[in-house]
Amino acid sequence: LKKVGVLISGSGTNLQSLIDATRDPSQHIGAEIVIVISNKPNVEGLKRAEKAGIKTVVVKHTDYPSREEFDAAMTVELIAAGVEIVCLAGFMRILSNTFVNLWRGHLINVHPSLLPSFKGAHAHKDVLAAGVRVSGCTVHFVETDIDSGAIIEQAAVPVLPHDTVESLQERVKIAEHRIFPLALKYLATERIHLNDDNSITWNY
Ligand code: 3YE
Repeated sequence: LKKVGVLISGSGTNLQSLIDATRDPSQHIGAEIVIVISNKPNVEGLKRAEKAGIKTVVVKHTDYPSREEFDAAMTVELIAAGVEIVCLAGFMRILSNTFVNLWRGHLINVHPSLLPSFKGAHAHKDVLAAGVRVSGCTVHFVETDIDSGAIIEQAAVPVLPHDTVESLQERVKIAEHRIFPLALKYLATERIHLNDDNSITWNY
């Protein structure tokens, strides 16, 4: 089993989907979560990890003078835990070039839109403002350029006439909870490989 570290900042619903999937033998994810790191203390996601018996660490970005040093502190924890794959699950920090290059090809994120449309931290609001009738979610490799890495998996979700950010988010999250473990499975079982030119080689 590949050792996975999950970075979070909040409620950890995507973390929960990764915990549940990796512990379900019938899903053959080929990975186990060995550490959960939060940049914020006392968040619900830490409680989910503790409940599952997974090691938790709080690395507060406010305790470090620079983004590089905050990222380095996370890397120390990830390497100490033997991590081979890093999943961003509602982690709300931009990662430094050093961190991204160190973990490149082993670092994935879930974003709540059909990339490359609606990048950024307010995807659902932007989707509703644009009036599009389809949205969704994307699992992608993390590159230095935010929300721009190679796409591993996507799912489409309808936007309904009376949707609010909350109602759309709830519908999209159901899809996130399905495709994030699937993308992790592709990576952990070496069905995908990220090439230097940012393309993905699919082995099957
Ligand atoms: N970093 C790189 N590339 C990526 N982080 C995430 C994806 C991704 C990445 O593809 N290099 C919003 C972050 C957006 C933001 O501006 N955050 C602030 C702090 C805000 C806060 O603490 O609440 C910041 O300075 O980082 C994960 C998703 C990032 C979401």
